[in-house]
Amino acid sequence: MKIHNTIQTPEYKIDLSNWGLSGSSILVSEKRLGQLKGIFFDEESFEAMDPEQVIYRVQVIQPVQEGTEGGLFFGNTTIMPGKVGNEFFMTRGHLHEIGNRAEYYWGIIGQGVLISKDREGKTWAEKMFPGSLHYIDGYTVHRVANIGNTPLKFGACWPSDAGHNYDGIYEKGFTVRLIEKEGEPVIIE
Ligand code: S6P
Ligand code: ZN
Repeated sequence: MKIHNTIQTPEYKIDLSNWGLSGSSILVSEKRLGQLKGIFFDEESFEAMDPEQVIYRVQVIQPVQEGTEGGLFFGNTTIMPGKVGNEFFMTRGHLHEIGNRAEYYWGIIGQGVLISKDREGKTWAEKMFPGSLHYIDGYTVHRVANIGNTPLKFGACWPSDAGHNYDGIYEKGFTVRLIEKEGEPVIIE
């Protein structure tokens, strides 16, 4: 609540040791393996794993309603370490519903890779580590994989009207995958 001419305590706080968020309206969600059917290549390994296993958790501050033009959302995602077959645990990945909306990601804890795909179908990847900063342009599919043995946490800030389109990535598929080969993360087509 804003009280005229007073010095107030801010509504939200970040624990700078781990970027955990606290405040009045933090949305928390989690994705379990069973909700990620179809995104990992090795379906046999997928079926053999516990569908209740949590793959990632998300915290989001939404100071304005989703869809509001001009607002900003702020959050973080923690991806557990692990693999389905030889493919690293990762987020579903999405495009923004309003295609031209961009986003920032930054690494907080752990080791990861941000995988991107632009409108022309060009794919590339960037290393994520504590302190890495990533500008994700509009019209770019983005997904993050945890390539380490510990949880990977990254921050995100994006426009409140960006929205999420999860279908787009399935239409033509995310043409690259991040797998472990001889102990190293590699990108394969
Ligand atoms: C939102 C932002 C993140 C992701 C989160 C989960 O624009 O990029 O908060 O929603 O990392 O990923 P996904 O692909 O399942 O939404
Ligand atoms: Zn996004």
